[in-house]
Amino acid sequence: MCGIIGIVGKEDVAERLLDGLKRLEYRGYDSAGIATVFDGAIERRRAEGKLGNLARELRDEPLPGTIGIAHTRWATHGAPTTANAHPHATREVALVHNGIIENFKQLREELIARGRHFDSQTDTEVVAHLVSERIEQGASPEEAVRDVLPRLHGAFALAILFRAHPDLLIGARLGSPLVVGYGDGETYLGSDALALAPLTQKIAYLEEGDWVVITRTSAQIFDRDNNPVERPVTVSGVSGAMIDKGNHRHFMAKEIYEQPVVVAQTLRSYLRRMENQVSLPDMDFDLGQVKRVTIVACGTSFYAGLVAKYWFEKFARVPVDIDVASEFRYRDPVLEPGGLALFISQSGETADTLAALRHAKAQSQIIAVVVNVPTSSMAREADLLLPTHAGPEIGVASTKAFTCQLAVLAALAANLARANGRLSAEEEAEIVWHLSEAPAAMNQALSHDAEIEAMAHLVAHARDVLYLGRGPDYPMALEGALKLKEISYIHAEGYAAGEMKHGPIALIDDNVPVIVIAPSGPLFEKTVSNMQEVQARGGKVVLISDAEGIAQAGEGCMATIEMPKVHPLIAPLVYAVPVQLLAYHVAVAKGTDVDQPRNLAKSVTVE
Ligand code: HGA
Repeated sequence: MCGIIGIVGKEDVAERLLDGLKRLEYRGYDSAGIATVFDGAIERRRAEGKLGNLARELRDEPLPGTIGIAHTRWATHGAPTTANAHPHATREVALVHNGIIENFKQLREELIARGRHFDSQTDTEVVAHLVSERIEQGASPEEAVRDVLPRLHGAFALAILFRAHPDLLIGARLGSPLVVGYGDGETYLGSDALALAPLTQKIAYLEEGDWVVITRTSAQIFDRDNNPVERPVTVSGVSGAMIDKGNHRHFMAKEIYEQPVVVAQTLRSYLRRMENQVSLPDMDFDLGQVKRVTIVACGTSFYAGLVAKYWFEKFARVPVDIDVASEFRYRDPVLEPGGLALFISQSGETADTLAALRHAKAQSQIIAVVVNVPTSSMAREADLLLPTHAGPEIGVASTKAFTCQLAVLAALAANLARANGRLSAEEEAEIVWHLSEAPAAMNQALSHDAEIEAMAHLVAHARDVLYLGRGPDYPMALEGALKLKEISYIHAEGYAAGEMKHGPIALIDDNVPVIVIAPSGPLFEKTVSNMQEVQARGGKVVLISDAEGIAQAGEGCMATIEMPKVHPLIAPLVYAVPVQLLAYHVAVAKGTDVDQPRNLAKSVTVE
């Protein structure tokens, strides 16, 4: 959330900053802004709403200057207005910020008492004033930043520009990500390597508490104790080409369609098909000694974790605790030394999950992470990195990252089971075979796209929708409801099918579509009984099942969506597809902004 980019350049920077913001817009689209230094003064252009508004501003009033900073905002403090848009500035400094300054109220009061005037309601503006105050007192930029950083509580990635020093930028990070990019006679700051991809591939990742002074030709990094430090420069490998939608109308559609390929790509690094074995990257602990697994994640990643709980317990017979990261951190969980704590996050930067990871690490847990960005903070802090190979996910509603997470988690479940002596070679071969079948089955699921599109109107008019599932299909019900909420703004809830009669069935009338996720198999009849309880009360059901399930229970349903018959292990990967497509087509039918739904943003780097 919130994207930052800064350039100390040879030529004018505004166009390139805008291009960088385009790559970061998925992180926030409440407002955007750019500041440069030109002719001895700080110049700014800012605009409320999507980036197109800022682009128009810049067309009307171009911004010269060879040094600049830029920001795309997901508001935490203060409404999404132009006045609250970053960069925030005084006469002397301008800065952009990703994170939350938790003690901003106290700092603001202090600054107001000293006669400073505020132009915004943001937490961020206090930092501009604190740095500016020190500069006005005669401090150098380095001294000013060094003095101010310890006063800030909370989380920040900052890029700071100084009116009187048109040759340097200062960056700092604590909690939120920030990278340094090394160019040819230019130096950059960015929230991630993707933002800098067209400018450079040479990237250094700042560590927690680091701050950095960059000029056109140098980057001097200091740690939290202000000691000069070196951070390794890596080649990011992220493509400079603008990520595009291909033939699709939305990134989300493209990403749904990419799933068979990226899941296959992900599985390739976890399956040894010739040997009929699942395999994980090398680790320096014994998986067979793990007595308890604690899974922590947020949102869609949490639902992937919930599916994994079923798998780990069923196959490996290891007890699993699971919690959303924002709860886990603050409930003082009991963590026995030697337990495996597993964190799942697309970006690897999710603030709550990262903080939970650090908490678990401090409690002597072995840290494993499933992330889509192998250079992310979580990846760098893990004992065991289990990457997904989904490629950049731009649609705010997660799709391909989710199914790739499931693929990795299935492989981890099998590894855990083998390490525990719970999986014979034949059973392992069977798992490898079923997982290898998943991409083709997902392709088959995609072939029902047109039918799902044609039935979207059945759901699009609803105010409330319920999703039901049992066993590993229960998290899929939760995920289905979340997808629908996120992009179509229809209120939806996922329930364990058996829970209906304990309350939610009171909601049933003929205006509440009920989506039932029920592959034929051991739990099918139980789920169908719950479905019939709904139908008996006038509920309108959409049944997602295979041909056998639909033949058995499809009669009387408002609609059915037929999936290929698959092994229960891969059902969540396959059934994710219709659930995503349904949400997508409902949102398109309603005319909402599918890729940038209101109030949301990707890569949730604030608490
Ligand atoms: N707190 C700042 C920055 C918000 C942010 O980083 N969001 O992800 C603001 O509200 O402008």
